[in-house]
Amino acid sequence: MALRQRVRNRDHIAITSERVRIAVNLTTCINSEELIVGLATPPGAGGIAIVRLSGTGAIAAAAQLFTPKSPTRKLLNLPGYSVIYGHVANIFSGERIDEALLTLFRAPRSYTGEDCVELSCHGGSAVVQAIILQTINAGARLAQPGEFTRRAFLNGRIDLSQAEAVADIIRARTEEARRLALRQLDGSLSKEVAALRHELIGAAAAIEVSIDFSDEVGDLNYPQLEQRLEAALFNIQTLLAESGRGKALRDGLSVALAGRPNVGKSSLMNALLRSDRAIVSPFAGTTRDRIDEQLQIDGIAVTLSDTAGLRDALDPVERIGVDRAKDAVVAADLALFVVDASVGITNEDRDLAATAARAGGVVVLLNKCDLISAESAIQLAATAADELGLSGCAIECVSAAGAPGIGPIEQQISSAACGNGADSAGRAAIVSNVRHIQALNSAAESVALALESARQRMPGDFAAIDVRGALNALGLITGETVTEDIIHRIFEDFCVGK
Ligand SMILES: Nc1nc2c(ncn2[C@@H]2O[C@H](COP(=O)(O)OP(=O)(O)O)[C@@H](O)[C@H]2O)c(=O)[nH]1
Ligand SMILES: [Mg+2]
Repeated sequence: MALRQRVRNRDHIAITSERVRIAVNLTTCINSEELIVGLATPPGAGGIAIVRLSGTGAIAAAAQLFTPKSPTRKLLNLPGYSVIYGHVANIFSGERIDEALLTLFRAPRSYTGEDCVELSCHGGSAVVQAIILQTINAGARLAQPGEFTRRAFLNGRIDLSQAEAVADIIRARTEEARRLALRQLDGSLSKEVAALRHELIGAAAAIEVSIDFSDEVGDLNYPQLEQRLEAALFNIQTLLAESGRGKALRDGLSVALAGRPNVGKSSLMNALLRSDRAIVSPFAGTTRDRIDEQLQIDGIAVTLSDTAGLRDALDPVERIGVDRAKDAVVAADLALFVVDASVGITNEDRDLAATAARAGGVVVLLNKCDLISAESAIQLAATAADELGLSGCAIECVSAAGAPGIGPIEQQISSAACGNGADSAGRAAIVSNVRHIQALNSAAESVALALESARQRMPGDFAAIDVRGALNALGLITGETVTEDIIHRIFEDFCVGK
């Protein structure tokens, strides 16, 4: 009873009316009406540069520095989405700066939701600087990184996960990563999260009604609550199941070749890159520095590192290389631990496997299988992981020189990115951002606690607290419940002008 009272007094579970936009708090800190200006294209010379103005008075400010070619066209009277040709001039002297195309957007139908003007001019840094200076003379101030997108979020044009997708789409290095970001920008994740929140708000409302109106509606229907919570938990876990691949697609995967000297690490690197990148020689200690190269496997941006053979090197330079190699292996998402199959597993291999075991994941590669019989390879593969103290790790027979080749390595890298092997093809939303993964984990934890309370037939308040915890966690993804410093951190990673 005491708990019930406490919960209800402190903050009545008004979850149904919980969609209080963070914008309300935030607009008090940032004056989003202010006129801002930023270069939307990359700095430096280019065919075209786009200077973007947004905020109250954007069109009037533009009218001060831009003169349409046709004297009959008045900027202030033009409808949204108009594009006009003209020139930009110094607002005091009238001296021409450049010719330009002006695109006009009227609130709320613009990227930011405010009045916006984009000036497409010649892409030279002197031109851009001069135009930006004139916009400042006309009352604008320089935009902070990500401020245009931040305004789009604060004005409710997009939610936080969509704003993050804007940064992802700009940063995408592979076709798959771009596709993933576009889906998020289209709101695929927002929709899944909204559905989850809807489910949980339903559960919270049922609890609340049973507390407030137990006389009219009777006691809490526990089996129904359990069902609701089970469904929510299942849906969160399904989203999480695919997050490993999502994260790999978004952030790429770091893969390091590890093993003692001369087992064929550099040869495998070259084979995977299909180029003679690393020096290969029969002499141990050839590779001394770390070599990083980019490649794509199944749409995943892989950073592959070849390293110095791990051994107790006497040569001081090689020793530095060995230290770097260890760092690379430990930091990698996946270590490819290479063993010379024609030699078998040595004591040195056993010692070094411990370093590989500290990477995010390990695959044991029995290299030079072209030199041994198929039977010996099968025998070696059967015992290698246990012998190396890497029980449970995947083992592949490979060869940099002949059959069976390197196909199995590419498959292993691809499935390492899949995490539990979930297939993403059927689903619209794939979670890829660590921040979202953490929020979903925390939501799952809260729902599991609520479920436990329901199963034990505890008073409704117990489940209600955890359901609210889950709702808060989910709100972090779309931005309903984030704090200002999280928002600040997200947008400071954006480039200026975006
Ligand atoms: N037969 C055969 N020789 C290989 C294979 N991989 C590497 N080698 C040879 O093994 C030696 C050492 O190779 P290297 O790639 O420099 O080994 P690392 O020290 O581990 O980088 C070189 O002479 C390679 O030609 C393989 O799969 N089959
Ligand atoms: Mg080497």
